[in-house]
Amino acid sequence: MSEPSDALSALLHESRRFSPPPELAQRANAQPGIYAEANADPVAWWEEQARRLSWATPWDRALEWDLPFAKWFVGGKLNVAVNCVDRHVDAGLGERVAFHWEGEPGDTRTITYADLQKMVCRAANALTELGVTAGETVAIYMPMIPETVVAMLACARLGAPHTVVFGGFSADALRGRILDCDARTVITADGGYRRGAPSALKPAVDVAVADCPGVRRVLVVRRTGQDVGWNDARDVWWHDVVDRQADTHTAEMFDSEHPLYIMYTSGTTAKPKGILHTSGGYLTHVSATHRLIFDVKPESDVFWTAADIGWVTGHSYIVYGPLANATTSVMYEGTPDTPGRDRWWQIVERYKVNILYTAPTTIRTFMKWGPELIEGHDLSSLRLLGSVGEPINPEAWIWYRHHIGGDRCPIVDTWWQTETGGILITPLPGITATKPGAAMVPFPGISAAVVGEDGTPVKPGNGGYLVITQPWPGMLRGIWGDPERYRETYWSRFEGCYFAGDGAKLDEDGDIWLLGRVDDVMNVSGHRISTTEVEHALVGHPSVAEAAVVGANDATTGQAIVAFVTVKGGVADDPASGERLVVDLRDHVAREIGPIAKPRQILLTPELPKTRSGKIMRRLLRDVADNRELGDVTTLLDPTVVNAIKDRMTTGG
Ligand code: 6R9
Repeated sequence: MSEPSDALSALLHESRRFSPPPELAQRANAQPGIYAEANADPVAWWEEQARRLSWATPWDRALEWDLPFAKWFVGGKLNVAVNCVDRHVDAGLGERVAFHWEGEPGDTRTITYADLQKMVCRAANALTELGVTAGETVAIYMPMIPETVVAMLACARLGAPHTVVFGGFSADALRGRILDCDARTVITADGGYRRGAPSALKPAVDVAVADCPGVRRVLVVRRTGQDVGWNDARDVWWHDVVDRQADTHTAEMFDSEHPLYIMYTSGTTAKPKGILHTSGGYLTHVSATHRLIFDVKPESDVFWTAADIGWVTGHSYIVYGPLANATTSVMYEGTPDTPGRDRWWQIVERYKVNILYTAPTTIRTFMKWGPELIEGHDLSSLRLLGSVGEPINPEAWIWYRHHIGGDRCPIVDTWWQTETGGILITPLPGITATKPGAAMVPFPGISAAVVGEDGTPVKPGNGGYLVITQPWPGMLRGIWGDPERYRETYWSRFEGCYFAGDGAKLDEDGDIWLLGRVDDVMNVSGHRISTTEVEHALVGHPSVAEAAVVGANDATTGQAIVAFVTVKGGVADDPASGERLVVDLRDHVAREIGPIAKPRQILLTPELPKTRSGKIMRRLLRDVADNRELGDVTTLLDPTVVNAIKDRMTTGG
């Protein structure tokens, strides 16, 4: 990883810079002095952020650091749900809208902070009646409906850690998570709406809990009205048990380090890791990042994280961060193409969304669909755009800025992980002159570095691994039930540092560019080539909508590059034009990066396999490329996609 290759240097010498709009800069929540202030004493700076929350008992020590185990705001007590809801009602903000919710079929609900308080109190009373106590885990397997937020907050209120399992995960995946964290209660719904049809959830729960003897109760929200199987001894309807409860509830205060949630995430092995987050530090981190990075003015802004709550982005930037800041958010149940491909733009227009946060993969989907879908809508309310989930290629960044942001909205490309709890590397919208494709700099109070194999920081202009060198409040507190794996996975590669698993480059100005997971770095004939780099080259070709590149095993070169490509406007039917395009693309990559990066094989395919959080499942594509049995597909959004790709592979694409 010493010398950047040609394409990467092209990326790094990307000369476009976008300065903050002056009016935004002037009024921004984060002003230029913030970095110096935080650098002078990062822990004190975080304490200042923590003081914006409401604590029943103040902390005695801000940080206890027994590497790799951190405790923040030790001795402090608070209740996360009270911080997210009750204190705003107490401050006279009960009438402020917490959520403009929209169901996929077009039904809507407006939920104020006063409404939310009552809903959470009722749910907390109901969970108590069902035997949930502090410290006992609750699994939540729900569609994107307000009850999902209510269930999470009710758990937080009771000190019962939740584990939200994405509603599209299989029964197997759900069972594994319930067993791993020993959940006794499952909260679910009959189903939710996706792509214009009800999609069932309860049957998967039935299958999952059949093998979970610890599960006492299944609480079911009625959303679609589908028929559901019923076990009288175990299942209860939400409307039967929650609706009749008192709408007040006295909240207990918990230690700052009380577990708040466990979120499972896939690592390099087959078994997902239960990432543990706790209360005071996490809430401090997500509320501070939300306020400063998205520049949220809660009295006037409408904020929309267009992600699923079953993903960490939903936890931190739909639920905990925005609510801690008394923000008005949009929450949407369904897919962006239902009933039409302009659904999101209707929503932005209808609720006058000011800040939109989404993933590059979605942006590239919109690119594929074409800007005409956007042009009929008034998006002038937007003033800030965010990106998360994977490196954003400059083309998508520029497209986002131009077609969605009307060339006036700053883009914050935010790097973080399930493990980090909240954003760590990001521009600040009123301060940073951004570069398309770069996540730029550590957030105030965060110490990060790009290091080489030997753990020493690289010089500007070089690549290496991203590490975090000091503890931060939102950091994971461990892997549920496996402290050794925690140490081993994150703290053993570079001494004293958190190893994120991402490759990064430091440019000549000292700004950080994320290059994707290091396990996605290919080694072709001894040359290191980043998958992102080849993808970047492919996506730069006018015909390409999206590209995923994997390193396949190759007897001669170690690894060989295999690219899976979706084409703008779809693949033409006649094989000849497909073949011509493949030749053209290989030459294009060779031209952009060099002959070494020329893919051995390029497959034109209608779709790429993605997780529900929008990440391309390169692991599966590697299996396909290597002609292996497919590994775990439980996290896949649409399992039929891989088989379609496999078929193309064997028939020669
Ligand atoms: C929030 C979230 C974490 C991994 C992370 C990295 C990739 C996320 C990114 C990004 C480049 C960004 N990632 N944001 N890469 N630029 N702005 O996505 O969490 O699902 O745990 O994924 O996603 O590779 O290591 P999670």
